[in-house]
Amino acid sequence: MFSRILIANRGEIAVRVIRAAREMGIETVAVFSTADRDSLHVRLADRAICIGPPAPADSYLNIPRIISAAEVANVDAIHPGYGFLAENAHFAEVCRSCNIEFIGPSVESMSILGDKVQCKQLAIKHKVPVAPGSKGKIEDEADAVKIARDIGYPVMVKAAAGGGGRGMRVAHNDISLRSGIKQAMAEAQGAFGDGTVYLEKFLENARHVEVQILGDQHGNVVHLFERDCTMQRRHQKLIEEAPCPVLGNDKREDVCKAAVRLAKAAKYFSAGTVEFLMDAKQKFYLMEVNTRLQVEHPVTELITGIDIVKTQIRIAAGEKLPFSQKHIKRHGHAIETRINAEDPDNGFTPSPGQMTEFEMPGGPGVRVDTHCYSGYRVPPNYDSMIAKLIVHQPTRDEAIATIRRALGEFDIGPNKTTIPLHIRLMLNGSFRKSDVDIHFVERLFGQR
Ligand code: MV4
Repeated sequence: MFSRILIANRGEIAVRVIRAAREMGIETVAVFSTADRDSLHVRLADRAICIGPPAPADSYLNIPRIISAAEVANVDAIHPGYGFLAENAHFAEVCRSCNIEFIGPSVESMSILGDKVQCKQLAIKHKVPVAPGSKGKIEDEADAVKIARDIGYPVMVKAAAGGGGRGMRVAHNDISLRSGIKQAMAEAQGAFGDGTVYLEKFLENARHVEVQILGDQHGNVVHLFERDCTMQRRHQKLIEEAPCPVLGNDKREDVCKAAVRLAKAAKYFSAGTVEFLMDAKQKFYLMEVNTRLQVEHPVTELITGIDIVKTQIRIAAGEKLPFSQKHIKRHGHAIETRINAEDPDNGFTPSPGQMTEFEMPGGPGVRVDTHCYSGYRVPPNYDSMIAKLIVHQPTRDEAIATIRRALGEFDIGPNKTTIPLHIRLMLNGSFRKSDVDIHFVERLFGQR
């Protein structure tokens, strides 16, 4: 096992990883930008190294500075958290070439799954359901028009290097398809340095359902069931839950097994997530694979009792998975709400600055993952998530009652937060019935 690891991240996820390592007897090294001097991750780690100014390019995204800190502190491994460098195959390669273990999958898995055209081709080969569309990348506009007429409009143009909704266009006819391809290619070239695009049938009124997987370096892969992340706004998830409230056990088993097949085909190890769209008939279509720990991993930890972060660290150290699929059971229902320092009544404008009040809820069934405390100053430089409230109860109705109660116990100010929005959503009849799709929140806000 590792003696010392560096956490190449900030905020609640850095705190989460430090806590896991500490319980495993592993020393922790935090890195921080000057904007994060007073963050909890800096205080909780055994050692903390300043790696630069607030701009991510000069600190949390700066590979030479992170590697230098790792060399100075003489760590065995780096945990990248989520965001920043977590899905950067080049970073994983640099770590390993410096004899520092990257706590994540292989460079090869990250590269194949990170390219959505290659990922989709691998999926088709292994009978993982995908949306109808182009066989591979689109060669030219004429090629795309032919395919679109064949599968039928509306279609979606997607960037091979994209993800999280960037570089996508919906087209309803030949004309908007031709312009959509030009726009998507230019956007993808600019954002990712790769203008490759592909085409698929646009699926309407879908839900977002994703499967958590864990693989070791000995070829074993298991799933930890699914999460429902349908409650989102502008590609930012607001509420995540497990299990998916509307999914029957047969369909559940199908989609979870499909996710394991894809992971095995990619020789995947570490924690990963296979994301699907699910239509009204509960048919699944692969969207993408996230080769990292996700924000919403706690709901899966609560229903399975498995510590995903500790397991990730053990896997990176070469250990075998300590359980097989038949040992993994799920219990009850878990819900997570992301608490952001944003004003939901004012277009979700960020609300940074010092929190003179920061009181957290507690009691049975409640978990709060946060890097904040009373007096903490929320820096304006990063994403505005300040806490995750996660609850676990025997049934979904009880989980909703608990999270509603816990949301009310929060006392945060003077910053605006998304807590009032979450309280409203917990009382919303459609949410309570889980009669929602991926556009539900935007529709509620009158933005569609
Ligand atoms: C789609 C889709 C409809 N049809 N693909 C958005 C993020 C990226 N991972 C893929 N996304 C979508 N792909 C087809 N064929 C609709 C979306 C989509 C979406 C997906 C999940 C959650 C929220 C979303 C919001 C808008 C569009």
